Amino acid sequence: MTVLADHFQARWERPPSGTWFAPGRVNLIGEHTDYNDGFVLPFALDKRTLVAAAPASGRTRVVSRNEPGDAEFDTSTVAPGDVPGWAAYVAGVAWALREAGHPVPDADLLVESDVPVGAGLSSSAALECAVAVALTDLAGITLDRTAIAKITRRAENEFVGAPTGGMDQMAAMHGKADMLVFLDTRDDLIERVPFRLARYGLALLVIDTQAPHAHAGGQYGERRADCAAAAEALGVPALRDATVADLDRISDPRIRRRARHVVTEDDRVRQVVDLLSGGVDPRAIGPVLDASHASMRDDFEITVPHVDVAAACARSAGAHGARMTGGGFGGCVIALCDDGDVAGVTTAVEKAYAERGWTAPVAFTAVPSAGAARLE
Ligand code: GAF
Repeated sequence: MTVLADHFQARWERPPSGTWFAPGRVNLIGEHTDYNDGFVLPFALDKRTLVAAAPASGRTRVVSRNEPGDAEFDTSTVAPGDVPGWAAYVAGVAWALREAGHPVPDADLLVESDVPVGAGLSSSAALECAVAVALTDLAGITLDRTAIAKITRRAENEFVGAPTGGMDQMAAMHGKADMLVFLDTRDDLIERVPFRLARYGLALLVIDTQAPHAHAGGQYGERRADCAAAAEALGVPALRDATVADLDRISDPRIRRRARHVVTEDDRVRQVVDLLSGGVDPRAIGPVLDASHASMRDDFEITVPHVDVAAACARSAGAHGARMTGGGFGGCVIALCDDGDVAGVTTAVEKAYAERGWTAPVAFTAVPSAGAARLE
C-alpha cells in the first residue's frame, strides 16, 4: 500500500480501491501558442499529484493532505459554481465526464501532491488528470489519453473558469520517461522527441522564483484576447496561420507585438524539435531558449523582474540557455546547464535574490517522466 492509502484507511476506515497519479509539467518551449492552434514542447515532471479513491454512495467527499477546504458534492448534479477553491478542479472533472456522457461514480478521494502550487508547473492539470484516471477506472470505462486531456481541459475552462489552452493536460496524460511531448495543438497530434540530457553531461534546472502567478485572473485572458484580435486583423483562423511577413498588416503596435511573439515562438518550437530530432548536442538549443525568453519579455510582456533576473543570472553563471516556463507573470525559469554548473547557477540566482531582499528561490533538476496512470 502507498502511504496515501494508509491515510485513506485511517480516515475512512476502509482501504481505497487504488491510488492513481498525474504529473506536473515543464514546458521546454512554446509559450502561449497552444490557444493559437500552434506548437508546444512540454514534458511531464517527476513531481506528481496522487489520488487514493474508493466508490462511495450518494456523495463524493474530497480531502487534500496539502490544502484546507474539504468538499462534498453529488457527481450526478454538481454544476459550475457549486464548489469553491481547489476542490473545484476535482468537481469539475466529475462534471465534465458527466457532460461527455460518461457514468461518474460517487467516491471518496484523498489527494496529495508535491507539484508546487502557483509555480507555473501545472499543479491544476496534475490534479484534474489524476482525478480523471481515478474516476474513469472506478467507473470501469476506458478513454484514450487525448480524450481525458480534453475532458479535463473543459473542467478547467468551464467549471473553474480559467481560460487556458490544452497543453498542460496533454503533457500530464502523454508524458513518458526521457521524452518531450511535441504537440500540434490544432489537431492534438503528438510526436515524442528524445531528451536524454544526462548522456551529454547536461541537466535542466528548474528555478521556482517564488513569484506566484494565477490564470483565472486577468492578464492571461487579456493575452488571449490580444491574440484573437491579431488573428481577426489578419483574417486568419488562428495565429498559427500567420507568418512574420504578415505582421506589418496589424496596425495596433501592441497587438502586433503579441502576434510576433506567437508566430516566432511557433518557429522556435519547430527549430528545437528539428535540432533535438537531428541528434545534435542539446547545448545547441540554448540560444533558442534565450530568444524565447526575450520574446516573452519584450513582445508578449508576461515576464516579471523575478524571472528576468533569474534567467539573466543563470546565463551569466554558465547556463547555455534560460527562459521562463509556463503561463507567466511569475512562476519558474528553466536553465540548461552542464552538470558541473548546476550548483553554481543555483548559488548565483540565490545571491542575486538575496541582494534584492527577495524570498529565496527553490531550484531542482527535472527529467521527463511518465504520464498519468494507476500506481497500485
Ligand atoms: C498555462 C496554460 F494553462 C497553458 O494552456 C498555456 O497556455 C501556458 O500557460 C502558456 O504557454 O500553463
